[in-house]
Formats: sequence, C-alpha cells, structure tokens
Amino acid sequence: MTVMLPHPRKIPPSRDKNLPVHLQKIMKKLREADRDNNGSFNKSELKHALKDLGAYFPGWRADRAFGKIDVNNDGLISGEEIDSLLEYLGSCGFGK
Ligand SMILES: [Ca+2]
Ligand SMILES: [Ca+2]
Repeated sequence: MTVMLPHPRKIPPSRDKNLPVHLQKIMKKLREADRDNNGSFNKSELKHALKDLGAYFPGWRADRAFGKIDVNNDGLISGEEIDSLLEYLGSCGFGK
C-alpha cells in the first residue's frame, strides 16, 4: 500500500519545531505568503512576507534576498534555499 501525501511539495510544519522562536515566526509569515501553496517563493510572495514582517523596503529586501539566496537562478526560493532564506532574514533582525 502506498501512502500518498496530499501536498508533497508543501513545506512540512514539523520542521518548525527545531527552529529558534524568531525563525519560527519568520517561517509562519513565509508560509502565509506562499499563496499558491507550492512550497517555494517567487519574488512577489517574498515581498509580501517581508512586508508582513515589517520590512521598510520589502521590494528592495526581496531583491537582495534573491541575489544572495537564489543560487540556481530559477527565480524561486525553494528546498534548501528556504533554509538560507530563514537564516538570512534572521540575521537581518526579522522575527524579533
Ligand atoms: Ca509559492
Ligand atoms: Ca532557486
């Protein structure tokens, strides 16, 4: 018998438990901003999350984040890039 996950690409909530509290907050906002629920973030979704997190210049910050984090240049932050994104946003002081 094969167990099918309903949304295999969705970010699993269980991963949050191991994160420090401020990163959990960021993750929550990111998840809310993932409007098409595909488990990855395009620039507009990231901009929304940043705005929600209280960034002064969400568009600029999203550009910076993409330049730094989207290492495979596919215009999406996904998979392991999300970990880098969390770390980056945490180091910028978000989620406090
Ligand atoms: Ca998305
Ligand atoms: Ca990417």
